[in-house]
Amino acid sequence: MATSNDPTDILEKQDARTKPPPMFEVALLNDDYTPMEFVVEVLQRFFGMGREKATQVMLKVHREGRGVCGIYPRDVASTKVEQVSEYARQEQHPLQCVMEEA
Ligand code: TYC
Repeated sequence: MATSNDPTDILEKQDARTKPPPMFEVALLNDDYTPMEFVVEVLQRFFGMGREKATQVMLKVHREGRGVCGIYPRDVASTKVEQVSEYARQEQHPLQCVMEEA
């Protein structure tokens, strides 16, 4: 049948239109070799943090193994991961930047 009085049809359509997009955490992972100063610079340059906030996040990663840099829609998160990974590679540091659905 082309039409239906089933109210769940309408509810499903509304849900599809209003559901917020999935968001992704971008995180840095600790390693033993990347200089602390380089990580602080990355957090300032790519995540818009001031020096104090960047230092706090760097120390959290250093102590706990992982730290969140920001939460973004998929394409923005993916671009940040690429930019940070490319910058670390260029500078020959093993810094790992990853994304994960929030
Ligand atoms: N553990 C590194 C050091 O002692 C510093 C560091 C912090 C490295 C955060 C990576 O994501 C990182 N030099």
